[in-house]
Amino acid sequence: MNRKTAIVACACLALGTWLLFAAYHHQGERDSVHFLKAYPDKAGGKLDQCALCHSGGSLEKNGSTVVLGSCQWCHSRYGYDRKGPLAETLNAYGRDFLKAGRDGAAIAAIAGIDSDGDGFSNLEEIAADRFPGNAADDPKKVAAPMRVYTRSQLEALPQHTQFLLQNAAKSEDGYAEFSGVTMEALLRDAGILDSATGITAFSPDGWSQYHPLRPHDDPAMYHVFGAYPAAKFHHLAAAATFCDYGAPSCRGRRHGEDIHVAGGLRLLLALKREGVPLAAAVLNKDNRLDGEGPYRVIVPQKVPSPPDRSSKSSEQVEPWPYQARWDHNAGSSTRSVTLIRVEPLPAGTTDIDRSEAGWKLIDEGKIVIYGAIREGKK
Ligand SMILES: [Ca+2]
Ligand SMILES: [Ca+2]
Ligand SMILES: [Ca+2]
Repeated sequence: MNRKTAIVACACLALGTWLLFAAYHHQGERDSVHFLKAYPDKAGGKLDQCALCHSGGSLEKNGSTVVLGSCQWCHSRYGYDRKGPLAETLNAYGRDFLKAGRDGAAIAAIAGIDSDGDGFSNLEEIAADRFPGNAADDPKKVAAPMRVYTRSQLEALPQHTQFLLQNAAKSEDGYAEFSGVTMEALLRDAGILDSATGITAFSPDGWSQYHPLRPHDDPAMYHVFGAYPAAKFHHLAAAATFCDYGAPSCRGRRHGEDIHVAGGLRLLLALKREGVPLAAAVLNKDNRLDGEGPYRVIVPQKVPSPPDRSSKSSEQVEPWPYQARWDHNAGSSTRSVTLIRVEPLPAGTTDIDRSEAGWKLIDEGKIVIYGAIREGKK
């Protein structure tokens, strides 16, 4: 099973044989054919996906809310065993389709009604490529300004390389060298407006992370503009059980010495780790990302520290037992970022369907910058 069939596959209503995907749709999926027969020009477009009939949802996880796209919400609620409450994953259009008989005639029968109650009939919405089951999406809204960057476009921007500690709270720490484009340079290239205040980075598994543009008092807020404090290299032999020193860029460094980074440590959109392109992530059976690429936000520590043991470790001894107050930057380094929303969205614009837009971008090695940027830049 290749990555594309495993990840992009999503479908309406019938979830079929979970582990055997066929091309774009789930194998066994039997509803999209009715929609595409009625609206053949919608094949492969915004509406040709599970979000047409299924909604996303959100879960409380480890004290924070994780927003799931329709694929993951369905996987989460209905499950790989297909025993969960499927009806809970349907949106208003999906429910009407089911009620009307779940066939070709049902598509026609519900064309004239306004399933999501946003004032536009299903037919009007479908014609305008708006979701008929999502009241927040309607034909009157215009898309926010956006720019799509390919890998070669990102590589053509000034490149920045930095060696740093990624200090995790609950997993292994590690030192590594990342290369890419500073987020500041990328946003300026995209035409960021003076009115912008921050960015939200999204990955297609539902993760999102906000970053203010300027330094902020909150220790968990990693800013976009400017450099972070320089750090030292902390290497004790006994720490190798909880900190990965195996990266080639660690060689020749000595404990306690300064880490020199030309241009300073920055909030980076990383393209490479140790000079090698980041591996594109896949969604595993547990609904989690395997991998970190093709692009990852890398945030340096605001307050440099040595690595520390996992908070979950039973061995909290020197060197460096877990320190709750130390800067655990790794968790704020969004893996497989596909969308960057520059806040705030301009008035009258519609947000893009974030949780649905990601996997295709990962396959194509693209990233979208949208929101408070200049219209028509480049
Ligand atoms: Ca509607
Ligand atoms: Ca709508
Ligand atoms: Ca740690």
